[in-house]
Amino acid sequence: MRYARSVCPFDCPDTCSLKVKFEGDRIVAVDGDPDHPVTQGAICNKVRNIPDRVNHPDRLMYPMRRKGPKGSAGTFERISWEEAYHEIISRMRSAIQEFGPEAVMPYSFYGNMGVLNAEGMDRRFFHRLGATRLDRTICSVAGSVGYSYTMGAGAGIDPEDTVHSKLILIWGCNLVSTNMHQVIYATEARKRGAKIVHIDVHRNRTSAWADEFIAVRPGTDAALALGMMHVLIREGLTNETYLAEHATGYEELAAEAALYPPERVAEITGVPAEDVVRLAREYGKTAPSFIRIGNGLQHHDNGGMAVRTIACLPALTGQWGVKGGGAIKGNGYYTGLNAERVERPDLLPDPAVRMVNMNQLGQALSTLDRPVKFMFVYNSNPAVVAPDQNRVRQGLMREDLFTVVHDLFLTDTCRYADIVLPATSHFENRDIFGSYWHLYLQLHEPIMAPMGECKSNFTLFKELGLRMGFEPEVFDITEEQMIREALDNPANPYLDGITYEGLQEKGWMKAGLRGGSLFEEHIPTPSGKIELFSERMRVSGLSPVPEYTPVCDEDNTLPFLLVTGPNHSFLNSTFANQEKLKRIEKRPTLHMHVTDAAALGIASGERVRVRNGRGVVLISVDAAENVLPGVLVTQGLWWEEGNEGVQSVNNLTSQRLADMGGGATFFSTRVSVEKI
Ligand SMILES: Nc1nc2c(c(=O)[nH]1)N[C@H]1C(S)=C(S)[C@@H](COP(=O)(O)OP(=O)(O)OC[C@H]3O[C@@H](n4cnc5c(=O)[nH]c(N)nc54)[C@H](O)[C@@H]3O)O[C@H]1N2
Ligand SMILES: Nc1nc2c(c(=O)[nH]1)N[C@H]1C(S)=C(S)[C@@H](COP(=O)(O)OP(=O)(O)OC[C@H]3O[C@@H](n4cnc5c(=O)[nH]c(N)nc54)[C@H](O)[C@@H]3O)O[C@H]1N2
Ligand code: SF4
Ligand SMILES: [Mo]
Repeated sequence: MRYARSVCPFDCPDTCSLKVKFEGDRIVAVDGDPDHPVTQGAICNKVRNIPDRVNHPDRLMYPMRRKGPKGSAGTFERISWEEAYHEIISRMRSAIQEFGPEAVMPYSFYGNMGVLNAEGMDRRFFHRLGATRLDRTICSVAGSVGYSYTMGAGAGIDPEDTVHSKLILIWGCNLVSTNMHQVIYATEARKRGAKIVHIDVHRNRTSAWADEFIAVRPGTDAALALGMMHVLIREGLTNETYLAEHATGYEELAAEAALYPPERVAEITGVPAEDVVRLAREYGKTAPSFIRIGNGLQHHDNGGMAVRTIACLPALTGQWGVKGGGAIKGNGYYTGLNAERVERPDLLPDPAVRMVNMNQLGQALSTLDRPVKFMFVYNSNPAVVAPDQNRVRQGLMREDLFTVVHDLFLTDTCRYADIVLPATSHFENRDIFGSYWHLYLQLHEPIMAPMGECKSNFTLFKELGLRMGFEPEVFDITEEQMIREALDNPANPYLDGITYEGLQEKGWMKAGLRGGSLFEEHIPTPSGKIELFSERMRVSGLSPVPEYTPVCDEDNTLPFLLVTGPNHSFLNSTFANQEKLKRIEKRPTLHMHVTDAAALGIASGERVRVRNGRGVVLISVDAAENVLPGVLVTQGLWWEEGNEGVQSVNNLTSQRLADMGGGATFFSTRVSVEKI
């Protein structure tokens, strides 16, 4: 028996430090590292079950070639890596010869958050090739762009300071499922007298833990925030000194907020006027107050503006600079590595190479004048997670499209692959991990040998590059060399003093933030102030002051707004092939208000047909008062493979883009519901 240190590689803000127990060569248990200042020995149940993932009997162990029709299960034959490389390179070369390098497209996201394996050697390879670039917009870009319009950067306060907060607003964030260490800090704050308010469209695990739940209609958060501002201004609860010194555009904002009296806000949001007033008063009178801005509220048509608007609140009451006051939308800024040196965009033969928005994969595979002929999928499962699934799967079915998928498992996407390649788990790799919430960088040394014939993304793209005859000085490097290049980032002063050796010795090192946030030193907007009025937004054709606009699905006549969020036991579609975790989640469920269910004659447990112009999903109803009337919620990105009768909820979601950054609009989905 032995223990080794590791890092959780999943797309989760907590980026936990792990303590891994081995018996012989086999991982038998995983726990949180008690020494890590944020992890504090605690991890989620998903990752506690990670031994079942690493040792899963279904893990891909060697490359395979399709021998049956696309989309069918179990029709692959084993081939060697040499054969796989040979076929990939000859197919890639012939696509490039005939149609140019843009006929090749990567499709990836953050199935593994390690910098080298998520955005390292792969980026070099596709840049050098001149392949179509992928705009990686599926997660949080709309909100990030919106937040940056107000604050200038993707940074907030150090979450370790939130134990000092006295009022905590959890806004569009399912904290108990998706950011458990913020729960630990907020619970400590509560012991010291803080109140926790959850603002969401769904009364879920987080609402049960919070002190108060405020139910809003989907996509109406900007109106709620403007209503709070209306009350703060009307009742003199703003911090005029702070605003005069650190913000710009207060008068313009106040003029807009004047249009949002609580009664109007109640009509838009579904939050009673007296609750809007009470929430605003609490926010105006409590310091330090902290807002955790989640991803949920920005997966909407108006998601960028919603986050931009909420991000104005801490300035109004002067919370930045009060220890434990302010907000966190994301904190990736503090541990930002040298992306230019790692990804080498300078290798692009033509900087004007086209870019495809990953939210529009369905369109990209079917309507481009110069079609994609070769798609390389890794770190992602687009046949489940991408919107407008029927279009995506139609595209993947194209006989003239050659698809390679690199993964640990035969996912739904692999069913459409021509070649499937086996990926190592992160336990088998050397890599470096930042976090988009806490402030620690962590080095990861391999703690076991690669299983079977698995290769890491780093090794795969390195070997492909070398076989393509690309420059050895760019491709023939070690993981350690790339980590050193990543750490060498003069543009990020918070990395001062963080070295490879230091990370090796300690495992983790904290970004050198003095004070509670970046904004105490410097506000990186064009004006150097928090921009309540944004000239940049005006120039981009957006309203320069916060405003509320309704969400707008193609078919606004359909009666329900459907929110299709992630669930507690899976991580996006990862873990959705583990029996124990599936048993906990039971089956996909549609949460519906009792009055809606009664009007349609539907009882809890009955199956319904949810439908719109894009697709149909059959699902069981849970009728209760967990959502407002007119709102539906499902949780979990289930695989269709291995789950008889389950259809991907993304059959219903749209490729329509959000107001900012080309973000996804997963949660602005209009549908009708029929009893079966
Ligand atoms: N257990 C678990 N953890 C995860 C993940 C997972 O799949 N499972 N996924 C990871 C990833 S990639 C991400 S991006 C994060 C996401 O984690 P979060 O930031 O928590 O985002 P979501 O869970 O998508 O949505 C958060 C909440 O927003 C609510 N919501 C939806 N629309 C609105 C709205 O218009 N207004 C308001 N106020 N609320 C709304 C949803 O009901 C949900 O409870 O979690 C990460 N962690
Ligand atoms: N309806 C709806 N759709 C959504 C969302 C939603 O809330 N609702 N959430 C959206 C969000 S926020 C996100 S971030 C996306 C996430 O979408 P994805 O990034 O596709 O996330 P996963 O479903 O976790 O799939 C990651 C895949 O990468 C594989 N993988 C893990 N490690 C490695 C590795 O080292 N190498 C390789 N090659 N593969 C690896 C895993 O086995 C898994 O199959 O989904 C989006 N889709
Ligand atoms: S998924 Fe999140 S909470 Fe769970 S172990 Fe990983 S980083 Fe920690
Ligand atoms: Mo995400």
